[in-house]
Amino acid sequence: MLRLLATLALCATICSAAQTRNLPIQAIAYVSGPEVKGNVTFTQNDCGQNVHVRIQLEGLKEGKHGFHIHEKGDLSNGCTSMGGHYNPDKVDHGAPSDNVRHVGDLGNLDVNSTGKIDITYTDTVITLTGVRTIIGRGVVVHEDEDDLGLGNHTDSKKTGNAGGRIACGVIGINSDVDEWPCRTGGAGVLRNSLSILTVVVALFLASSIN
Ligand SMILES: [Cu+2]
Ligand SMILES: [Zn+2]
Repeated sequence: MLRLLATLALCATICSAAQTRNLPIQAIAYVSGPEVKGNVTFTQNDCGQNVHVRIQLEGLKEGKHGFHIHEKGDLSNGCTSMGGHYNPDKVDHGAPSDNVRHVGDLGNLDVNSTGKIDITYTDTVITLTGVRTIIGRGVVVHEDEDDLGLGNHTDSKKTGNAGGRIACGVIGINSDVDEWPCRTGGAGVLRNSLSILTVVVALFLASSIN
């Protein structure tokens, strides 16, 4: 009897773990403007983990360009209607590495003379899941360099004084999942509760067999 229970419980745990194995959570924004076009893709291997951002753009002028997540995915009036930097904490603008920054502050794209960029980096603040998901919000590329909150301009602590919006796009789901993972809490929480539930059911079944 004990052996049967143990076997069932083990199977249940493995089966449930297999069902909820990690799928990378992905999102994509097709970013375009009069001259700029390309994709920005976001990948998060699990809830609560850092997001890897790949930026593939062409048609940019050489130099640095402010690059942010803006609060809205509204293109009804072009990039203008995407609102300000996504800033749920209502704090000052900063650099990606600063403790105090807008969630949407992703710094600058440093573009060489080819006008093309293809870089991947990791951000520790943005997330694709939970109540602060960036999905549905906007990606904006600016004409000028983001001063990362360190300039003398009055807009420095608000926007980095990065100038006009030369390209933008809406962040959308790019994962082959029927239900978005970990909308609340972490994937670990969901996975653990599923495992426990399955074990309880297996124990119940096993006891009713005898
Ligand atoms: Cu911006
Ligand atoms: Zn900002």
